Amino acid sequence: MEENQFFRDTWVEVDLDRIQENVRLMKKHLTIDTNIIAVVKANAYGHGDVQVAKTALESGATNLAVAFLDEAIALRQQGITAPILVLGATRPTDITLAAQYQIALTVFQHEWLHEAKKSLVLEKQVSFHLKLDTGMGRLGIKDKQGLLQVIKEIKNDERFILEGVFTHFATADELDTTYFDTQYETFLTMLSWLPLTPRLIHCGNSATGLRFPEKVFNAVRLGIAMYGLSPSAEMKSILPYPLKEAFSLHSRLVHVKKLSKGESVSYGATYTATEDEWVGTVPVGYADGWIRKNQDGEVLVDGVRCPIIGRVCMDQFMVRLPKELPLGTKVTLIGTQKHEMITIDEIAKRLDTINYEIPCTINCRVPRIFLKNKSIIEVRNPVLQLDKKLF
Ligand code: PMH
Repeated sequence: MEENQFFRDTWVEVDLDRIQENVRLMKKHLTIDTNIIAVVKANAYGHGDVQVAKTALESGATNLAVAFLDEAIALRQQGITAPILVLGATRPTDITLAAQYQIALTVFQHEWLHEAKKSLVLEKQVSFHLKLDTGMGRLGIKDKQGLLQVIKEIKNDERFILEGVFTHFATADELDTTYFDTQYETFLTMLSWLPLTPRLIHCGNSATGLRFPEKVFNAVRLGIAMYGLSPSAEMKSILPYPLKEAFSLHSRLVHVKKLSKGESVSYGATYTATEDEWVGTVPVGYADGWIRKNQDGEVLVDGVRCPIIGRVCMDQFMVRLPKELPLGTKVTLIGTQKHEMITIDEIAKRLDTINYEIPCTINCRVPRIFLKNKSIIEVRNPVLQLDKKLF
């Protein structure tokens, strides 16, 4: 591994062994003929798209899914050859590009197909999955007529390969299954309208796979549980196996100083020392996705929880230290130090949001370090062009 691929004292660690373990455990939990589609959209929920994709494929996943065509092409450009499905909407005019890169698209209305047919050059073939809206109200065909129109559009057109059919649940992570059950029944009814059976039929996200492995047909779209996070707070008590959080965020004290009683900290001077105290500056800020609302939180320094004081700035924040600590002392914003752990769920609670949002929000300004067998196997720092010589 090349040294010095980033020069700031802040980084994310992604433990690929944990991702591997999470995929393996899901694979074991599912029935033998159920495929895993690893959901690696949004840079694998902030974890690193290609590294997670490779790990998932090595661990039992057979397919990948992303949100946009750009994300799928990026994976192809990085050497991923496994089947990739774009879950979101793609412009009909980009269908030839999808065909060229062998990327499967989601078809969610027959008008889309009609337009796409006009754009697809003659000799190209494209695979697609038909999206049915059973109650999510986002993308998908809702009625029999629309569904049969799609079938009519692809009939006698060998360029279009119907590889899959799917739906998405709105409440699979809620303990009350009333709405889920209705969606499931609707899916069954809509499947019965199809005059043919595509190779892949899938309805389950992580929550569905974890709770109802017998109900997912022959594939699960595995996202949040692959990253070691519970799909919801209420599901934590019913997880069938322990999930292993793969993402942690670290920095270092770059400045340590003594504040005298009555002196203040950061913009607005909102924090004032009530006695003489030690303060450390940490080079992480809201421009990294460590948003200002974190100002009421804690971080780990030297294995101890320390409060963030004053406002979080664009690139830095300050922390109250129990004592004078050396420059360079590691600060853990998410993750473990000694016997203390700050989980992604803790941050999500602090910020009044869901765990999904936290790693997604820590943006590419923060370099990612990828660990396998406790060793660094790769470093990603999109801020710097690594192919250019620095000195
Ligand atoms: N399938 C689709 C269509 C999705 O949108 C998602 C996640 C998944 C599968 C994976 O779900 P999981 O991470 O719960 O396993 N999509 C989103 C979303 O749009 N907002 O939050 C999660």
